[in-house]
Amino acid sequence: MPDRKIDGEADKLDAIVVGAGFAGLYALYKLRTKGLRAQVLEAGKDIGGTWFWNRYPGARCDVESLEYSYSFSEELQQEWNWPERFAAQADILRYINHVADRLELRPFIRTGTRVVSAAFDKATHRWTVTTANGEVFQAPFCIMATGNLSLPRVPNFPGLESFKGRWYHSGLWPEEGVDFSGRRIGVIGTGSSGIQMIPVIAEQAKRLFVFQRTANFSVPAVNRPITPEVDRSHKEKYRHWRDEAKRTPFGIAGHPPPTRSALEVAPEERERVYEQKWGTGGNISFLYAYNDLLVNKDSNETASEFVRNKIRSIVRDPKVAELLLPSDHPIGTKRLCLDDGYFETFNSANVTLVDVRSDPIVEITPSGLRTETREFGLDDIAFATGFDAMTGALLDIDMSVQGGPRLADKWAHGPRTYLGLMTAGIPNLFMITGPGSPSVKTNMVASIEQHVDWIADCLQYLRDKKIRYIEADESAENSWVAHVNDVADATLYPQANSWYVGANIPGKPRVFMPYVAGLDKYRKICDEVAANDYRGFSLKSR
Ligand code: N01
Repeated sequence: MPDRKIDGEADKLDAIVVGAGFAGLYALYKLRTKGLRAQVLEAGKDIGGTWFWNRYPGARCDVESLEYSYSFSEELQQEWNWPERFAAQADILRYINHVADRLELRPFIRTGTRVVSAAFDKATHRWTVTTANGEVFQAPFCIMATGNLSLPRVPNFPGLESFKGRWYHSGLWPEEGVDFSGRRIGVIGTGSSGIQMIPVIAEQAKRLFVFQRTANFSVPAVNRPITPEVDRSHKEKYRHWRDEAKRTPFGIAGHPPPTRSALEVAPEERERVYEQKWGTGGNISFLYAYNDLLVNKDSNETASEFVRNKIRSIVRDPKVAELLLPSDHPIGTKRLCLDDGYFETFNSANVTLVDVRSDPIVEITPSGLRTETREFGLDDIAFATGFDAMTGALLDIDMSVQGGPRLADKWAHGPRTYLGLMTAGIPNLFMITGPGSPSVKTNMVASIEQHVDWIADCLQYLRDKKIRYIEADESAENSWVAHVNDVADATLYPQANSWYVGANIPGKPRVFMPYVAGLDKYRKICDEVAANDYRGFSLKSR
């Protein structure tokens, strides 16, 4: 039994916030401005969430910096200068630390504190949260700011423990960095993380073997420094851009909605538009070329084939090019990757693409890796094999209600939520960007702000009305889950074996998790629910 002790402040807390990334920090700030006492508990040894852990070479955001940042404070957005169009991990982490200092949040954040369980007592209306160190915190409300891509997954290859070299996961990268000079590296995985790290590692490594199971779509980032002129002109109208972002499905300004189908225009015109988007860079821009790329397979195929032709034209060896052509999913139905010279990397003499779809990895050996037909000598292995997305970090905490359900049991067949904010049967527990909300299909910072604002207003409402208990109704949850599925089924998204449906985790129930109707529409629904005295939630004063 761990040495349990009640923290001195525990009985005074209004809310416990789990996680100190973008979501946890804003939740802390917002609750404090409303006079609510909150304590943040963070597993990492410092703040930053995703941007603390994902330090792999080449890590950067695929949403433009001037958008992927907090909008709630005019001072913050005016005083911070982003060096590049797409910010590197180190710059985002620097920004997050600046925000924490600027808003004086650190005294209320306990780092190095991993939450292992959370239990709700219906008699006292309190959550008891226990950490891996054996500390116990109590509060009437608990807010999970645990992130959507925060539980890294290393595949269960036999022999990993025998490997004599060094190995890393993209989402648990060492703080001090890794020098790959003069070494033989194997990168496993070609999702966003792999596609970002491969060109950078290739520059250092003596040999780089890329183990690809599924070819992926990627478009150029066209990253560049933000000039003082761009910075100034954006900041002059920052409010305007933020307001515009709120009216968009992605929470990102500067992309006028397309009005035409890809099939309405002549092939030459389409080619010209795709070429222009390719040259401009960015995934939103590319997928926003036409209004039906994510709902009409024929339209989508025009964009998919454009990118395949680009790969054919970039990669010199036709056999390697052929292997790199994505064919198992429509473009955009998995996260469309952004790269900086990814396909070009395969023209380098020190880089070898290995198709582990036709020749699967069988085991890790002391000196490298073995597929069904070949053996590879490796000094280092970098796993870019993804995360148990959207539900992983929530289910990693043993959450239960006394005399009620455990979250893990309730979600055994997939997550069920009302608005992605709460789940029926588990009162006073909010999720920031939970499954069933737009979250990963948007600018995460915009979605986080929308959720935190809603939750903070809700807590204020409850306090004003002396209500101690809020819970999602089962019927509201059932309707919401059906709606989330209906919206997804009207798109091409479910056609991909993506982490959006949990396909990357063996045995995980196949459920489409994000809400893809758009953040603008979702915001209206949440506002209406609140305006109607939290329709679909049960509120009780005792
Ligand atoms: O993970 P992924 P990620 N044997 O799940 C392969 C965000 N992100 O970390 O497709 C061999 O996408 C797997 O193959 P397959 C972003 O939202 C954002 O790259 O399952 N291979 C796949 O190629 C992103 O979508 C940014 O066949 C195996 C890869 O590993 C999300 O994080 C940057 C395997 C996993 O790809 C996750 O991206 C980075 C096995 N047993 C991440 N198991 C930006 O903002 C898995 N794979 C730019």
